[in-house]
Amino acid sequence: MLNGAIRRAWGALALAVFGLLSFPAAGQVMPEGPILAAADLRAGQDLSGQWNWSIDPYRDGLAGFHGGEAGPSQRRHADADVANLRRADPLALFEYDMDAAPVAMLPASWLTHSPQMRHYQGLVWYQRRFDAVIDPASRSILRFGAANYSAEVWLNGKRLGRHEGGFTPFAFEVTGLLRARGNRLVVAVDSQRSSHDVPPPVTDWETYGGITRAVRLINLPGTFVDDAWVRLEADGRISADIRIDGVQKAGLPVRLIIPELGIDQRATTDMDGGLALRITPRKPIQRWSPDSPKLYRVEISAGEDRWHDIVGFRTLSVQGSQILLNGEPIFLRGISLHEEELGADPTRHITDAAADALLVEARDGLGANFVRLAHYPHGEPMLRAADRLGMIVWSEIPVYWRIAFDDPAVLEKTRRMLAEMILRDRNRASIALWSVGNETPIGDARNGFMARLALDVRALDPDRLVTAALLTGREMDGGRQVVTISDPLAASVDVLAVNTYFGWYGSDRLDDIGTFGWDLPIDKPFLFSEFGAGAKLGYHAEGPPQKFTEEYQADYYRATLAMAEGIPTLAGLSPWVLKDFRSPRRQLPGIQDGWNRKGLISETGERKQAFAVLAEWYAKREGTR
Ligand code: GCB
Repeated sequence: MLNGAIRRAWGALALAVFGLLSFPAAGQVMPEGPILAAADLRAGQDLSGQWNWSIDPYRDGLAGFHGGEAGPSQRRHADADVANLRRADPLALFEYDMDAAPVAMLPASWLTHSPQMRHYQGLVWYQRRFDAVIDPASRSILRFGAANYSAEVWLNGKRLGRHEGGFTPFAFEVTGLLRARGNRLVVAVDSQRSSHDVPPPVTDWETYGGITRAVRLINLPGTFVDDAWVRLEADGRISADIRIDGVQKAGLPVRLIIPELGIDQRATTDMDGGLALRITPRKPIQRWSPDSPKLYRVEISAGEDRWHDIVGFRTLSVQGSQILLNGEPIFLRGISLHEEELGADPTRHITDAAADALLVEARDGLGANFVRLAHYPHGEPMLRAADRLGMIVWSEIPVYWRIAFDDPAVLEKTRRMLAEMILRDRNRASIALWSVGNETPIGDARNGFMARLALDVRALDPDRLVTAALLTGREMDGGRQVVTISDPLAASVDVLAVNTYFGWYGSDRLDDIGTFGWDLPIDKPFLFSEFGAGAKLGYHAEGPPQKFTEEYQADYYRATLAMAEGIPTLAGLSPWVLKDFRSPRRQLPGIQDGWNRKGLISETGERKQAFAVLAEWYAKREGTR
């Protein structure tokens, strides 16, 4: 007992000292381009559809073989009509022609383009030609939902910039760069990653390189609402922090309307285009919760701009070991999921319907009220579906396993990624927890790195709860196995969470794990952010259940849930995982064949035996804290 307490105290102290020394409170790292809150609800020109694509494994289009700029024969991003140039000059040499390259439908991972692309890691060039309506009075923003992993972008031969991070949006202002006909948008997407990237190369899921989320051209007035964060405060008032961008941003009259609440508030921006409103609603607010996921339309007019979002209002807090939603304790009956749609050949193309199918199975099939969206920010359709369906969300950045924690450039890009996630989604009532990482190895550099991320979350969104999947330790105490949280990061989070696989990895027997004790701090809520066992649908064994049979997985769930019942501070769980998902590191023939089989349903949605075990347990927990 004491051991655990002393370790925790030391951890907290070390973290505080180290965190301050190595990462002094620098300014917040922000997205490089516009924020464009609720961009998915903005009208715009959808550039989905046919794009030309071409592999470039040696990156010849980016640099010459002695370094320096790529030569004209390789420069895929040039605004050049290669066929015409070749016709005009028989001596012209080109070793690419994006206009003639094969065509794929985007957004989609490149594994949809051809069977040879399944495990391609490297650079792929994409090109889209399009016409645009040119309005000299408006500003044009090119916004990418996500490109995995890095993307460098050119429009009509002009380089717009580069973005790193496969799961967060980025945008470039392209005002003045468009032409009415035949714009040439070229994107170099590179899926190659090192330990200086986030996530690192070794993960337990498939990479899905490519332009995986929508690309849109959004036309806005010269001055527009770039960011608006609207939420319910503990005192019952609605807060709105608004940021205007554009030449008229200072002293601009702004109006915020929530029709259903009778709110119609006017105010004027400050010199920087900022505005903070605190509003007492005239009508009672119907609070968002899993039982009643009420959403309101929020409108802002600023100059000529009309912005809106669909927002739920609820409060969130922690009291001792309880998580409170709207002031009431709530037990999180959860399940983890990857961003991978149901079906035999998923491509991580999550439409509204695909998101609904997964979340409805979790909610109505399992009786869940909570999803851990692992291990990276999922696309907007998933978050909007969670808001609509009343599913509480854990959202996280892909700080996974082992990255170069001692590299300040890695910290910088991770902080940017975190900001991109939070600024995209902080109007989603469903999100309760921001996770800063998963199972990262303890060490001085890592401890300071993770503590910095936790501080960033608090600066960007102080009302939500910070968490991370922490590491555990195990010791014998009076002949009994006792599990502790050995991770100093525990001091930085609001909600403790651990992944546990006793009875799956290692040699523990299922009969024993119900007897394990947990020595946990009593003043913080505790979650099982994962536990799980593999099972191949339809694989049954004679005799004692063997790993990978449905029976073993079901027994494993029974044993782990029995262990969970002995933990008084347990505030919820999100077992691993709803659906079998693709993972190249899982190659047991006949059983895994490239899939992580810990799903409670198969890739095509058939339920395994353990599904009912968890559903029954959740049915018993319904209505409990
Ligand atoms: C974990 C990881 C998760 C893996 C899972 C497994 O702890 O967080 O990404 O997929 O275990 O199946 O081993």
